[in-house]
Amino acid sequence: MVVSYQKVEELGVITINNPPVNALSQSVRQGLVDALQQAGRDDTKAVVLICEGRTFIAGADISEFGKPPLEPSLPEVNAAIEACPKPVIAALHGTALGGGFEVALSCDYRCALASAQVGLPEVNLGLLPGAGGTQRLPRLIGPEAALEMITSGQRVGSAKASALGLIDRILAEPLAENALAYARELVAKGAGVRRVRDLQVAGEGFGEAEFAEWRTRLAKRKRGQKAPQRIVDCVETALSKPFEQGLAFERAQFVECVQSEQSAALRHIFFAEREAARVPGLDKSVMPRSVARVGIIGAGTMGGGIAMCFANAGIPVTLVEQNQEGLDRGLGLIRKNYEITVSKGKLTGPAAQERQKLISGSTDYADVGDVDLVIEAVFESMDVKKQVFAELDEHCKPGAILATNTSYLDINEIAASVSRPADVVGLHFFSPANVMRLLEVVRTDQVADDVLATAMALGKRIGKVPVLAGVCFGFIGNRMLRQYAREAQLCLIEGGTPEQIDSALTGFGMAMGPLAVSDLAGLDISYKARQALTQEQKGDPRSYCIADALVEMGRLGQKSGAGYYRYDPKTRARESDPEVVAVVEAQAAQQGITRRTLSDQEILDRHLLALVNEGFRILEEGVALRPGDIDVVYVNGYGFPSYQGGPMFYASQLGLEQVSQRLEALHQQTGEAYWQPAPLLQQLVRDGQTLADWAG
Ligand code: T1G
Ligand code: NAD
Repeated sequence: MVVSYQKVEELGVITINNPPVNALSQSVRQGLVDALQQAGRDDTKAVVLICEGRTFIAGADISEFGKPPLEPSLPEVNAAIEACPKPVIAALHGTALGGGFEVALSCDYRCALASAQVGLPEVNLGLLPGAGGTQRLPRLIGPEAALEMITSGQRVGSAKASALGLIDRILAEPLAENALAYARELVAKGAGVRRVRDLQVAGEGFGEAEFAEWRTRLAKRKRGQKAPQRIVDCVETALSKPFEQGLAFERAQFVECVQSEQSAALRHIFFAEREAARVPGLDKSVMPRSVARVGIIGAGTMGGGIAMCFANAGIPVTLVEQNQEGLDRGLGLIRKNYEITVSKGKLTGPAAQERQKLISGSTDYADVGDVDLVIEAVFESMDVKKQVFAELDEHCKPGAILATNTSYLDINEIAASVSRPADVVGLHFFSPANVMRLLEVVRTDQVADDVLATAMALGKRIGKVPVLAGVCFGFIGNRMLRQYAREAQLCLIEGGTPEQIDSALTGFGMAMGPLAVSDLAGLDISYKARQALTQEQKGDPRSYCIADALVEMGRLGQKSGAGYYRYDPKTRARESDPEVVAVVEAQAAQQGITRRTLSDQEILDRHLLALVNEGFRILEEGVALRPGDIDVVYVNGYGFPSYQGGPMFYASQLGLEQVSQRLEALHQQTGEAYWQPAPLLQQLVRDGQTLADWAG
């Protein structure tokens, strides 16, 4: 039984037990309605609603969305709570989220453990609270605070929730016992029903102008997303219409959101992120190794950020550099990053101090002799990395995991260079490492199962989204990025401008366009990588001649004040630079190209299809396990808009036949082999299968 009802002296107790997160599936909703009717009929004085397991209701059952809705609906459940002739008290623990918090808001009183959190994160799924959240919350905390909570989707701790008036009593453990005691106290003092719906919204001084300002702010903060704007419409309606009309308006907006492509994409990413954590064939009984202390070699751009990830998770770190100067520079960078985080109010000063205390520096490999995991983040050179791994092989204790943060290099070769290849794994972080959520866990041919299990579990522990990748040049993300970057160069030399190319992609929702990203990362990084390649490996000169020319002019990107754009030395604002157009035209002439007008759609298509086609090749080679893994990589590591679902979801929405035809057209047009639809794509189209069918 997912919902049970029992009488405890003068109280009725409704208990939900629907693991793992007590989601409001149809059976839970029906069980709640039945239990409330039972409580309404018996002689109890009040009703306590509580959940078993690790959390109070964490929301509607997301897996039910996109399917025909089942009765009773959640608004009907909440109406049943409000119709109960006696007070209903919600007892919260864990994360009371979405529909779960809406159920609590429909109750007359709310009590919670100090560790509990509440929130309405529907916006993260392209939805809005569809069971009264946008109508009841403003009645309790006013329009401004309600808009902040619902449009950010952020959770609020019970202390702050209590201060806001969302929680009436903070309780100590054990929850059940103390919640019943609180209910008895309410009965004893004759506390009756107290419905939020009957409250007026305290909206003085919050009118059209304020709502308009919120719409403008969200158009920037949640660029391209529809749900945030609808949330503002709902809260505005809460101030202007009677409760029932507001509820109906909200429901209509909710239904439109559920049926939207944006929500389908965001729900896909929700489940894909959880699926990515599972490694088929890696038995659940394989125990991860314990990781209590970590070493990091190289305190440069990546080493410093990686150190902060572990310190932020409370894990002590030893940072090793080749000399004191490098170490001081690295520790200085970390100190500056924490100062910026504190200045933005995202961390308190004392907390930042505590975390920095967990990071110690050294120039002696012996100081990582007893750590459980070492991550190498030194220069991207096979020779330098092999030297470092030789040092680690000599100094690290047996059983220590030796990881590399290389972006492209062959980790099988690195593993084969030490005496313990089974302990070697790739842990590929993304810059800035203390911010970007993605972690590519690169599986080598010889890695031990418990090393893989440790890496995947550790990724979650430090707040990352771990995705398993096989060894190849650039693993999943960077390998696809090479195709995408190629198209940016070709579109530029064939007739586009940096502004046009970047806005075609940002118009689609990319966080930044490909050329602005190159300026941010530094044109010299890929230039140096290209210098190490043979002419043949470098490929078509049209795909790098402009970049080479800019670097040789000293235009390295933001770091030198100019790249594809010019950057204002004070504000760092990006400006177009006619000098770049001159370079492009000169290179086009040199390559014998007559430049032409490209449409934004052509530019967009070529970039996205380049990603998608390489994605299919990566799947057929087994470098990525699932199409969803590729989507999680691109959404969390490369600024692909989550509300577009990732490159492979985008391809599925477009239809694989359509994708294959567009690729074939480009193949015919250019004669380039890389535009030939990947064999897996051709097979799926031939068999009339979808990616979901293939992924099974
Ligand atoms: N529905 C269905 N399954 C869910 C679920 C949900 N709401 N939440 C979690 N799961 C599954 C998840 O897929 C995973 O399954 C397992 O539970 C553990 O989750 C009308 C419209 C609660 C903070 O957005 O944020 O209510 O992979 O690995 O890290 O207004 O899950 O093991 O098979 O994430 O401890 C609003 C979503 C819904 C909250 C726990 N609610 N969940 O995190 O575990 S919309 C949410 C979370 C709504 C109403 C609207 C987190 C968590 P599996 P996990 P975790
Ligand atoms: P970086 O040049 O900023 O830092 C490298 C650091 O390693 C330097 O501080 C250097 O002094 C130190 N170092 C070099 N040899 C050493 C040795 N033998 N012992 C100890 N320290 C040594 O480089 P980075 O950008 O941080 O890149 C580091 C690694 O991470 C590379 O493999 C790179 O491909 C990879 N990576 C970089 C990014 C990125 O965006 N920069 C992203 C992901 C992965």
